Amino acid sequence: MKSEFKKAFIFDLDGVIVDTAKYHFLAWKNLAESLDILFSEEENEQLKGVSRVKSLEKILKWGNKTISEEKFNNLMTKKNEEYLSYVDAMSKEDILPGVLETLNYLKENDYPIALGSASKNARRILNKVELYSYFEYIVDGNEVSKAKPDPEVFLKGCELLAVEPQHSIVFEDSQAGIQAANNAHMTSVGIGDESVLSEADFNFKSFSEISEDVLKTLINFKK
Ligand code: B16
Ligand code: MG
Repeated sequence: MKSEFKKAFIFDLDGVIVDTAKYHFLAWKNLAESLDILFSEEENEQLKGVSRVKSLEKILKWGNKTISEEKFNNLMTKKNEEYLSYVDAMSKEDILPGVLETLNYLKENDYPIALGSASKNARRILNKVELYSYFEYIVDGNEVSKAKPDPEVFLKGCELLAVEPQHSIVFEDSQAGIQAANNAHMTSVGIGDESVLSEADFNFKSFSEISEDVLKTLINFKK
Protein backbone atom coordinates (compact mmCIF):
# COMPACT_ATOMS: atom_id res chain seq x y z
CA MET A 1 0.00 0.00 0.00
CA LYS A 2 1.29 3.46 -0.85
CA SER A 3 1.69 6.10 1.83
CA GLU A 4 -0.71 9.02 1.34
CA PHE A 5 1.88 11.51 2.65
CA LYS A 6 5.22 12.55 1.27
CA LYS A 7 7.55 11.25 3.95
CA ALA A 8 10.54 13.30 5.08
CA PHE A 9 14.01 12.05 6.02
CA ILE A 10 16.25 13.22 8.84
CA PHE A 11 19.85 12.08 8.95
CA ASP A 12 22.14 12.04 11.95
CA LEU A 13 25.71 12.93 10.92
CA ASP A 14 28.48 11.28 12.94
CA GLY A 15 28.31 7.52 12.47
CA VAL A 16 25.61 7.72 9.80
CA ILE A 17 26.99 9.88 6.98
CA VAL A 18 30.66 9.88 8.03
CA ASP A 19 32.70 7.92 10.56
CA THR A 20 33.88 10.79 12.71
CA ALA A 21 33.52 8.67 15.89
CA LYS A 22 37.11 7.52 15.31
CA TYR A 23 38.32 11.15 15.42
CA HIS A 24 36.28 11.92 18.54
CA PHE A 25 37.86 8.80 20.05
CA LEU A 26 41.44 9.92 19.34
CA ALA A 27 40.85 13.41 20.70
CA TRP A 28 38.95 12.29 23.83
CA LYS A 29 41.53 9.57 24.51
CA ASN A 30 44.40 12.07 24.47
CA LEU A 31 42.46 14.37 26.75
CA ALA A 32 41.51 11.58 29.17
CA GLU A 33 45.08 10.27 29.30
CA SER A 34 46.39 13.76 30.07
CA LEU A 35 44.18 13.56 33.17
CA ASP A 36 45.18 9.95 33.98
CA ILE A 37 41.71 8.68 33.12
CA LEU A 38 41.32 5.36 31.32
CA PHE A 39 39.52 5.72 27.98
CA SER A 40 38.80 2.83 25.63
CA GLU A 41 36.45 2.10 22.72
CA GLU A 42 33.88 1.05 25.31
CA GLU A 43 33.76 4.52 26.88
CA ASN A 44 33.75 6.09 23.41
CA GLU A 45 30.61 4.13 22.53
CA GLN A 46 28.82 5.82 25.41
CA LEU A 47 29.66 9.27 24.03
CA LYS A 48 27.98 8.72 20.66
CA GLY A 49 25.25 11.30 20.10
CA VAL A 50 26.23 13.03 23.37
CA SER A 51 27.15 16.75 23.27
CA ARG A 52 30.71 17.98 23.81
CA VAL A 53 29.99 19.40 27.27
CA LYS A 54 28.14 16.29 28.44
CA SER A 55 30.94 14.08 27.05
CA LEU A 56 33.60 15.85 29.11
CA GLU A 57 31.37 15.74 32.19
CA LYS A 58 31.02 11.96 31.73
CA ILE A 59 34.79 11.45 31.28
CA LEU A 60 35.53 13.43 34.45
CA LYS A 61 32.92 11.41 36.33
CA TRP A 62 34.46 8.12 35.14
CA GLY A 63 37.85 9.34 36.41
CA ASN A 64 36.37 10.73 39.62
CA LYS A 65 37.92 14.15 38.86
CA THR A 66 36.76 17.66 39.61
CA ILE A 67 38.32 20.59 37.74
CA SER A 68 37.78 24.35 37.60
CA GLU A 69 35.45 25.90 35.04
CA GLU A 70 38.44 27.52 33.35
CA LYS A 71 40.25 24.20 32.96
CA PHE A 72 37.01 22.58 31.75
CA ASN A 73 36.64 25.19 29.01
CA ASN A 74 40.32 24.97 28.05
CA LEU A 75 40.09 21.19 27.73
CA MET A 76 36.98 21.45 25.55
CA THR A 77 38.75 23.93 23.26
CA LYS A 78 41.83 21.72 23.04
CA LYS A 79 39.75 18.61 22.32
CA ASN A 80 37.85 20.39 19.58
CA GLU A 81 41.04 21.75 17.99
CA GLU A 82 42.48 18.25 17.77
CA TYR A 83 39.18 16.87 16.46
CA LEU A 84 39.00 19.58 13.79
CA SER A 85 42.55 18.85 12.64
CA TYR A 86 41.28 15.40 11.61
CA VAL A 87 38.02 16.78 10.19
CA ASP A 88 39.89 19.27 8.03
CA ALA A 89 41.69 16.42 6.29
CA MET A 90 38.34 14.86 5.25
CA SER A 91 37.00 14.78 1.70
CA LYS A 92 34.08 13.20 -0.16
CA GLU A 93 36.03 9.92 -0.03
CA ASP A 94 35.03 9.79 3.65
CA ILE A 95 31.30 9.51 2.97
CA LEU A 96 30.21 6.11 4.28
CA PRO A 97 29.30 3.44 1.66
CA GLY A 98 25.77 3.68 0.26
CA VAL A 99 25.00 7.14 1.70
CA LEU A 100 25.38 9.03 -1.57
CA GLU A 101 23.15 6.56 -3.44
CA THR A 102 20.40 7.01 -0.82
CA LEU A 103 20.70 10.81 -0.86
CA ASN A 104 20.59 10.87 -4.66
CA TYR A 105 17.50 8.64 -4.76
CA LEU A 106 15.70 10.85 -2.22
CA LYS A 107 16.68 14.04 -4.05
CA GLU A 108 15.64 12.70 -7.45
CA ASN A 109 12.26 11.74 -5.98
CA ASP A 110 11.76 15.07 -4.17
CA TYR A 111 11.74 13.77 -0.63
CA PRO A 112 12.43 16.52 1.94
CA ILE A 113 15.77 15.96 3.70
CA ALA A 114 17.19 17.54 6.87
CA LEU A 115 20.16 16.92 9.15
CA GLY A 116 19.65 16.35 12.89
CA SER A 117 22.98 16.20 14.70
CA ALA A 118 24.31 16.94 18.18
CA SER A 119 27.55 18.22 16.66
CA LYS A 120 28.44 21.90 16.60
CA ASN A 121 30.78 21.10 13.70
CA ALA A 122 28.09 19.64 11.44
CA ARG A 123 28.17 22.38 8.78
CA ARG A 124 31.95 22.27 8.54
CA ILE A 125 31.91 18.48 8.11
CA LEU A 126 29.16 18.57 5.46
CA ASN A 127 31.18 21.16 3.53
CA LYS A 128 34.33 19.07 3.76
CA VAL A 129 32.59 16.00 2.30
CA GLU A 130 30.66 18.11 -0.24
CA LEU A 131 27.17 17.13 0.95
CA TYR A 132 25.94 20.47 2.26
CA SER A 133 23.64 21.14 -0.69
CA TYR A 134 21.67 17.91 -0.20
CA PHE A 135 20.06 19.19 3.00
CA GLU A 136 17.14 21.60 2.96
CA TYR A 137 17.70 22.29 6.64
CA ILE A 138 20.44 21.63 9.12
CA VAL A 139 19.65 21.35 12.82
CA ASP A 140 22.83 20.88 14.84
CA GLY A 141 24.32 21.32 18.31
CA ASN A 142 24.21 25.11 17.91
CA GLU A 143 20.43 25.14 17.63
CA VAL A 144 19.27 22.78 20.35
CA SER A 145 19.30 23.00 24.12
CA LYS A 146 18.12 19.49 24.96
CA ALA A 147 20.31 16.52 24.11
CA LYS A 148 19.13 13.22 22.58
CA PRO A 149 17.18 11.15 23.79
CA ASP A 150 15.13 14.35 23.98
CA PRO A 151 13.60 14.63 20.50
CA GLU A 152 14.17 18.43 20.21
CA VAL A 153 16.72 18.15 17.38
CA PHE A 154 14.42 15.97 15.26
CA LEU A 155 11.24 17.90 16.08
CA LYS A 156 12.96 21.10 14.93
CA GLY A 157 13.84 19.33 11.70
CA CYS A 158 10.19 18.31 11.20
CA GLU A 159 9.01 21.83 11.92
CA LEU A 160 11.39 23.31 9.34
CA LEU A 161 10.44 20.69 6.76
CA ALA A 162 6.76 21.26 7.62
CA VAL A 163 6.05 17.55 8.17
CA GLU A 164 4.44 15.72 11.07
CA PRO A 165 6.93 13.65 13.12
CA GLN A 166 4.94 10.47 12.37
CA HIS A 167 5.57 11.10 8.67
CA SER A 168 9.34 11.31 9.18
CA ILE A 169 12.09 8.73 9.01
CA VAL A 170 15.27 9.10 11.08
CA PHE A 171 18.65 7.44 10.41
CA GLU A 172 20.70 7.12 13.60
CA ASP A 173 23.76 5.26 14.91
CA SER A 174 23.33 6.00 18.62
CA GLN A 175 21.00 4.51 21.20
CA ALA A 176 20.11 8.00 22.48
CA GLY A 177 19.26 9.05 18.92
CA ILE A 178 16.99 6.05 18.32
CA GLN A 179 15.23 6.79 21.59
CA ALA A 180 14.85 10.45 20.54
CA ALA A 181 13.20 9.41 17.26
CA ASN A 182 10.93 6.92 19.06
CA ASN A 183 10.01 9.52 21.66
CA ALA A 184 8.77 11.73 18.81
CA HIS A 185 6.83 8.81 17.17
CA MET A 186 9.05 8.95 14.11
CA THR A 187 10.18 5.88 12.16
CA SER A 188 13.59 5.02 13.61
CA VAL A 189 16.24 3.35 11.49
CA GLY A 190 19.35 2.09 13.29
CA ILE A 191 22.61 2.11 11.34
CA GLY A 192 25.27 -0.06 12.98
CA ASP A 193 25.25 -2.65 15.73
CA GLU A 194 21.77 -4.14 16.05
CA SER A 195 22.40 -5.29 19.63
CA VAL A 196 23.04 -1.66 20.66
CA LEU A 197 20.19 -0.26 18.53
CA SER A 198 17.56 -2.93 19.26
CA GLU A 199 14.86 -0.31 19.99
CA ALA A 200 14.89 0.87 16.35
CA ASP A 201 11.96 0.07 14.01
CA PHE A 202 14.48 -1.12 11.40
CA ASN A 203 18.15 -2.12 11.63
CA PHE A 204 20.89 -2.11 9.01
CA LYS A 205 24.63 -2.58 9.35
CA SER A 206 25.26 0.24 6.87
CA PHE A 207 23.65 2.15 4.01
CA SER A 208 25.02 -0.49 1.63
CA GLU A 209 22.06 -2.61 2.77
CA ILE A 210 19.56 0.14 1.96
CA SER A 211 18.40 -0.44 -1.62
CA GLU A 212 15.59 1.45 -3.38
CA ASP A 213 13.22 -1.36 -2.35
CA VAL A 214 14.23 -0.93 1.29
CA LEU A 215 13.64 2.82 1.02
CA LYS A 216 10.16 2.13 -0.37
CA THR A 217 9.48 -0.19 2.59
CA LEU A 218 10.58 2.56 5.01
CA ILE A 219 8.42 5.11 3.20
CA ASN A 220 5.32 2.91 3.38
CA PHE A 221 5.87 1.82 6.99
CA LYS A 222 3.28 3.00 9.50
CA LYS A 223 4.16 2.97 13.18
P1 B16 B 1 30.95 18.28 18.48
P2 B16 B 1 25.85 13.18 15.95
C1 B16 B 1 27.58 13.82 17.93
O1 B16 B 1 27.16 13.87 16.59
C2 B16 B 1 28.62 12.73 18.15
O2 B16 B 1 28.04 11.45 17.98
C3 B16 B 1 29.19 12.84 19.53
O3 B16 B 1 30.17 11.86 19.76
C4 B16 B 1 29.78 14.24 19.73
O4 B16 B 1 30.31 14.40 21.04
C5 B16 B 1 28.67 15.27 19.47
O5 B16 B 1 28.16 15.10 18.17
C6 B16 B 1 29.18 16.70 19.62
O6 B16 B 1 30.08 16.95 18.60
O7 B16 B 1 32.05 18.20 19.50
O8 B16 B 1 31.44 18.24 17.06
O9 B16 B 1 30.03 19.45 18.73
O10 B16 B 1 26.10 11.71 16.04
O11 B16 B 1 24.66 13.67 16.74
O12 B16 B 1 25.88 13.68 14.53
MG1 MG C 1 25.63 9.77 15.44
